[in-house]
Amino acid sequence: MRSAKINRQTAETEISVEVNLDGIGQYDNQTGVGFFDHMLDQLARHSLIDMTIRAKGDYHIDDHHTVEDTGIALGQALTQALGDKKGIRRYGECHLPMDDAQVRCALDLSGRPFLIWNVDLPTPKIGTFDTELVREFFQALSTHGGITLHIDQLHGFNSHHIAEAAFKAVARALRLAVETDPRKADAIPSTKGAL
Ligand SMILES: [Mn+2]
Repeated sequence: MRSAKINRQTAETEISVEVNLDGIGQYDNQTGVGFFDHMLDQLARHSLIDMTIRAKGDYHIDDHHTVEDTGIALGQALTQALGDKKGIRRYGECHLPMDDAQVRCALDLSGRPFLIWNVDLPTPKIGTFDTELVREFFQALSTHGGITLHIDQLHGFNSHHIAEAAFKAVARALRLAVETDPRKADAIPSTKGAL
């Protein structure tokens, strides 16, 4: 079973993340940031990665550290669960429409972090949530998950829809990338022999 558990504690946040890459998309995510929980639930549901996340942060400042550090811990959990990446498809992509919004994700579990973020969230807030934190989350996930992560918005004017489409697009792409390729299940998908 490809799974991992990460506990990460700093002066700013306390995070625990459990993932099972071979799951069914079960989730139980409680970060104290309502909209962010809604997005993490989408990430689990549509990647079919089982995900249990608990976070406590310095909310009296804002939600920044909590969201960013959850991205770090989730990235670390994915890295650990993927191990030597033997047999995975490695690449994934998705065009995800949601009402007015359409977001494309193309990703490579390359071990080489790189984020392309071509997304314009037109309002500074979604409810009480700072929209700029969506990018912060994906930056942390890319860096600590070793993911070449390209996210491009093709359409959209509603911030909630655009953000949700981004999370779902990444989820769907991640599902493809972490799944085992039955034609090459015993090999690391790189001509270098390592990822
Ligand atoms: Mn929603």
